Parts: sequence; C-alpha cells; structure tokens
Amino acid sequence: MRLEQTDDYLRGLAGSPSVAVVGLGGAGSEAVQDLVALGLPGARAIAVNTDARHLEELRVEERILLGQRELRGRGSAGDRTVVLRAAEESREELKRRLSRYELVFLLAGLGGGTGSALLPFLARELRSTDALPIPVAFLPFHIELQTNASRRENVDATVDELERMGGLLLALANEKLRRFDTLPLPRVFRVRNAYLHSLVANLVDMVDHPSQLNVDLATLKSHLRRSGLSTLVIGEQHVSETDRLLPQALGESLLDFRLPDRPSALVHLEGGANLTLRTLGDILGAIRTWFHDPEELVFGTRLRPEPTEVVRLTAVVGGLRPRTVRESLRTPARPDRVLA
Ligand SMILES: Nc1nc2c(ncn2[C@@H]2O[C@H](COP(=O)(O)OP(=O)(O)OP(=O)(O)O)[C@@H](O)[C@H]2O)c(=O)[nH]1
Ligand SMILES: [Mg+2]
Repeated sequence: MRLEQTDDYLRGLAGSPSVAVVGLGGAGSEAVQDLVALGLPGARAIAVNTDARHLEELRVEERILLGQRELRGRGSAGDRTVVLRAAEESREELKRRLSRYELVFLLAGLGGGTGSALLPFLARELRSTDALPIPVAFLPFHIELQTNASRRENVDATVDELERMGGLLLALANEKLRRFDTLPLPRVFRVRNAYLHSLVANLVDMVDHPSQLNVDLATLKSHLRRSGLSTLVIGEQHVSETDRLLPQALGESLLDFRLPDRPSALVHLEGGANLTLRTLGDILGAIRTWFHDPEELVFGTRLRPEPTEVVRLTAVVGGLRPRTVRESLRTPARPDRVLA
C-alpha cells in the first residue's frame, strides 16, 4: 500500500462496529422496541416472529415472518418443533440477513414456542460466521413455571442449550424484578428493559471508542473464546466510593448467574480526565479481592476528555457455572450472596 493511501484505508476500517438488536417472538420484539426508544444510535432493529399480527404492530426497521407456508402467520401455539422446522427452512436467509452485523443481540422471552426455539438456533448458526451473537433470555417468573410443567421444560431445555454453548449469555430473571412489585407489570418490564439498554450500551461503547488501554471487538472475542460461559456486570459509582463499585453492581444486577470462586474477567473502567492512576489501581485491587485472585484479568480503561466524579464499570465475567432453571426455582440467584 502506498503511504498516502493509509489514511483512506484506516478511515474505511475504523468505523464503529455494526450492531443489530433482534427480537425473537413476542416478548423479545417488544423489548427491542423499548431499546430503540431508549436510544441505540446506529443499531439495526429487527423482529422475527411466526405471528404476523404481532409483527405488524411493531415499530422496527425490519420484520421477518417465519414459516409462512406452514404456520400462515398464525403463531406457533407454543410448539418449538414447528418453529424449528420453519427456521430450518429459512436457515440460509436468516444467516445471511443477520451475519452482516458484527454484534448481534438476540432477545427472547422464554416459555413460548417462537423465542425459546429461535434463541439457541440462531445463536448457534451465527457462531459459524464473523458476527458475535449475544443471546438475551428473559426468564419467566417462578409462579409462571411452578404451575406449568411443559412451560418449565421448555425454558429448561432452552437455557440448558444456551449454557452448553458457552460465550456471553445475558439471562434476565423476571424473579429479580420482584423488588419492584409496587409497580404495574408493564412498568416493571420497562425497568428491566432500561437495565438491558444499559448492558447493551455499555458493551457497545466499550468496544467502540478507542481507549488509553484499549478493549476492542477482537479483544472481547478472544476473551470470550477462553472464558466459557460468561455474563456482563455493569455499575457506576462516585470516585470516592469505588470500593463499592463491584459489590453494588453485582447486588443490583438483574441477570441470573452463578459465579465460580475464581472467575475470569475483562474489566473496563471509564472515568473523567481527573481519574488518577492510584484510584484505578485501588479499583482493580478491590476487584481482584472480590474475585479471589481471578483466573485471568484483562483490563482496559478510558478517560473522558472532561472531568467527572463518576466511574463506570463494564465487566465481562467468565468461567460461570451453569445454572439450570430447575435449580434456580429452588434457590433464586443472588450473585452478591455467593461471594459473601
Ligand atoms: N409480552 C411480553 N411477555 C413477556 C415479557 N417479558 C417476559 N415475557 C414472557 O415471555 C414469555 C414468552 O412469551 P412470548 O414472547 O409471547 O412467546 P413467543 O416467543 O412469541 O412464542 P409463541 O407465541 O408461543 O410462538 C412468556 O412467559 C411471557 O410471560 C415482555 O416484556 N412482554
Ligand atoms: Mg408469540
């Protein structure tokens, strides 16, 4: 390459990673709509469903109706097998349409037919492409499962498959929303979707902007390849109270996961221009202690040009132990307690 071509070449390469948020089935698609309303600049919003009426009502950029011949747009009636047949038929087209993005968030509420079947199916298909699929599963309230064995088996099978696949899994437990039980249900779902919005925004932001100690998409992918089943921990704290950054982030998490004694972690810290090296060192030291000297700790940081008193944490935490829904029904996930 001639030297004067380098600038053009770099400009072509250095664009932000392309992102898609893809809703699978009813609950997943509604959540995508909420995410977009909260603002995800540049991300493509897509809904996939077997239910034409539900698709029609959504405000998203792209809609995909699956199994048109077999199901005639009337939904799956909770039957995962027909959804899988429909997906199998459209396998190549789905893969082609979704693998053009670098980060693909796949959202589904577990328990029905469409989302539960498509989530592991598409996550697996996309793993053989350059796209990084990130499954987001909404786990039903315990009460929904305790009274319905077939639904429970449905959820269990899907979670099991996702956990065996490894990689980054964001399992948002409705049960953890019980702490907002003075609100009506639609508002509770909006609280959850706002939290999911922060998870998505933090992750995209981490790999998007160059940092002083850089974590890019390639760093994330190689960390995930080594870390098995992983999740995301996010939090914010005043610079004078950063020792509470990780405990608070874990305690407030709406995600369901079980930490091992010594997880692996990719930790990204963002602060203001005034964030000192000593504070960064203290935060990292605290994280090390919390994670009992982790198996692997990859660290990145970015200082904003302006001063601010807030430090923001984004951590991809790996080496998680699988947690079956059956087990989580007996003992609700409390990652804060696991380490106590
Ligand atoms: N509508 C809706 N349901 C939610 C939400 N969060 C979780 N759910 C639950 O998501 C689960 C799956 O429901 P749907 O998304 O309607 O199911 P589906 O994937 O469209 O599957 P089928 O309609 O059976 O083909 C149910 O247990 C819902 O109670 C949400 O934000 N909106
Ligand atoms: Mg549906």
